[in-house]
Amino acid sequence: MTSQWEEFYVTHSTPADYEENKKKINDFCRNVSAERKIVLVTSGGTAIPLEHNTVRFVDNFSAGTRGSASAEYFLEMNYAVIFIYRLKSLEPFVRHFMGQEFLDMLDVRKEGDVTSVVVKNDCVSSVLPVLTRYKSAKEAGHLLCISFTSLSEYLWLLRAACECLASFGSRALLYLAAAVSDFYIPSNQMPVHKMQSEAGAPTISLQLVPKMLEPLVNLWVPHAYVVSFKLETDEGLLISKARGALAKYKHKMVIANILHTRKHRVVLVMPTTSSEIVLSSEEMEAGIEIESKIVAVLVKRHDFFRVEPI
Ligand code: 9Z3
Repeated sequence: MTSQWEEFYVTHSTPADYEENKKKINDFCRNVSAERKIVLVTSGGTAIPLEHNTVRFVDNFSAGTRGSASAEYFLEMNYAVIFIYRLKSLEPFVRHFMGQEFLDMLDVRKEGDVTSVVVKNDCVSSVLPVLTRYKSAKEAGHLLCISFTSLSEYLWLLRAACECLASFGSRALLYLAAAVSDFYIPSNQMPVHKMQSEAGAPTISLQLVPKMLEPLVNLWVPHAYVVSFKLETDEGLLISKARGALAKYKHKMVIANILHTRKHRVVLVMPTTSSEIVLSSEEMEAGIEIESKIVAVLVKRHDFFRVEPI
């Protein structure tokens, strides 16, 4: 009998840019040296289209801060990073220079016939370190960024990345911070065209998304260190839901967070223990990001796991 997750891949065709993205992931992985660890960071929300020619969709909340910041800290810890992110959510390095503020950092300079664009003198100290880190990660082939929009695009990319990561065994860490929808409309139940208001208010019936953590942990990357995230709004459910996920999927850690406190508090839930990371208001004012602390703990645990697989 085909399982629900297999059924999903059978009934949802590969995205248009799938082969191209798969090749990028393969090429990237092939160039990662034998001693380097590798992490897959997923980030941002997954959109659930309501029509094949999508005008409307249901979305999951995520700005992409967790994933994009964590990707930078993993690079700092010498990991190769595959960053799979929701298009238009935050990206590593780019996140430091957003919108109009970025344009305000630039000046137009004219010298004779030559016109150039330069970073204003008083902005060099903020642009240079980030640009240097970005360029060194890209030039060394340590960072690959690939975007998705819909849930189906995300799930196809996730599986493609796992297929490559399998060969890294315990050198691979999966950091699944993307906010993955629990509900969707299966492809064969979605209207082709934009829903029309003349037809009256639509009744939208969502179905449960198959839990991909199950094949991911057991079949796709059985030797990797897999970390998932649990997002709740009710504190009373948080830890029991995280423990439930660990018991069900048997991966290494669930990082539990509450929507409104996620930037300064997370709980790392492991099979037999749990520990909290809390940023003090002084740390927050000093610009310390909770992701730097999460990544520091994970790198240690991943190293320990590689020596003594649990
Ligand atoms: C998270 O819990 C992330 O920490 C946040 C980060 C989305 C809250 P931001 O991007 O927020 O910094 O604004 N991700 C949720 C992961 C998720 O959806 N997990 C699913 C689940 O809990 C499936 S593994 O069931």
